[in-house]
Amino acid sequence: MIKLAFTGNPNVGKSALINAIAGSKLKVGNWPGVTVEKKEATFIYKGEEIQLVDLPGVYSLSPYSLEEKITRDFILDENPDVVINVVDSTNLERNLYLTYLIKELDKPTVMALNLYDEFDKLKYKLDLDQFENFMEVKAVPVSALKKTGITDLMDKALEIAKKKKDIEFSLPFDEGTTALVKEIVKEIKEDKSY
Ligand SMILES: Nc1nc2c(ncn2[C@@H]2O[C@H](COP(=O)(O)OP(=O)(O)OP(=O)(O)O)[C@@H](O)[C@H]2O)c(=O)[nH]1
Ligand SMILES: [Mg+2]
Repeated sequence: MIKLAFTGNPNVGKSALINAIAGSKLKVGNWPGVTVEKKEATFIYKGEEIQLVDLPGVYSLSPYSLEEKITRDFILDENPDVVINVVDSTNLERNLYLTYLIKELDKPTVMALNLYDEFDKLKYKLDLDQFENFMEVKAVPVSALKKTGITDLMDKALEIAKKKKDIEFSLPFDEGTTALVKEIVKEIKEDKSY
């Protein structure tokens, strides 16, 4: 199962985006012990079981507000494979503070540049390569309203999730053990009697 956590400022279209991706598969509940609405969806995409989790809209990740605590705890403790950082592309600057805070948590992240239909309407331009290099994050223009860029976003998220799982799989031991395993592999390779 690949778990994708949708995080972003309030009103940037996180729920709209999840709706556009998962449609009727969305389930609404509450976070344990609190009355903040929790939406999640599980479905199969390109042969993979995917879970989307809609986190509360936040501006920061301090432990003092309930929404921020839920978001922070989820990213740190529930081990999402990829954090989808949804931003309002017409209001990038205001959104990037949270992006930096998410990056600090050191989780694989893809940025969804949402409201790109509005961005285009306003005749704004963005050099995506330069932006990605500058932010050190992959970014995909999307519109939850027009349902554009959705496949690109999901493909990018899956690619990053799979890469992460490969890394996890190839580094299951501590440094000393990994060095020992390498030695043994080397010995076996050099031993012609095998
Ligand atoms: N034009 C346009 N409007 C959008 C897009 N995505 C969302 N919206 C609108 O933006 C508003 C907010 O969308 P939501 O999905 O509720 O935003 P949210 O991030 O879930 O908000 P919170 O849950 O309150 O944090 C709604 O009126 C949506 O219809 C988009 O891509 N383009
Ligand atoms: Mg919402």
